[in-house]
Amino acid sequence: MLCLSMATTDTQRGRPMPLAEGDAACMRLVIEKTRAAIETGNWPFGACVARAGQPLAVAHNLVLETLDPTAHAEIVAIRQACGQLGSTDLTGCEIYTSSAPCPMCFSAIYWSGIRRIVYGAHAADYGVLGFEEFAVPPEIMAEIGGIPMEIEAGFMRDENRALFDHYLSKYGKVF
Ligand code: AZG
Ligand code: ZN
Repeated sequence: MLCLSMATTDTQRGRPMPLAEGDAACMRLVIEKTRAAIETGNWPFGACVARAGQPLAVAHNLVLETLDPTAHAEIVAIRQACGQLGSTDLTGCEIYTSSAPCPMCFSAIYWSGIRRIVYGAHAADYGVLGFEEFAVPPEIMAEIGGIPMEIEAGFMRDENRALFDHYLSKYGKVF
């Protein structure tokens, strides 16, 4: 079963819906962390794993810093949250991410037991940076896989998109 709900800021598809203040607070942490990534020359992606609205781990992309192509923000945040809990099971947690998770991250989210994703920018939004994204939308992955994942798409999308403009004005395109 696919549970799909739209964020209030996803004006493209309408259907306004009230979201918990905890969601906005966690996404603000993600945005701050993504700004920190930009300041330190990392790629502009951030993520937060939270439980009942309480953040457990906030991380940014570390691909360049650690020379690890798998070090996407979501993967780094999941690893940190598992370390915090001393468990590989993040059932009951949610993940907030500045951009739509790629297939690698979606799989990691699934295997961690997380069943709620809140994301800001769509994959098409970071095309401006020159990434050739492996852009299968998480909604489609959940549908094809028959995974009961609750997905809030385009949450605070404008604020998240603005981070790409900031990166662009500071460094230019990545590729
Ligand atoms: C990315 N997409 C997301 N969502 N997160 C990252 O860390 C990424 N790195 N490259 N594309
Ligand atoms: Zn990813």
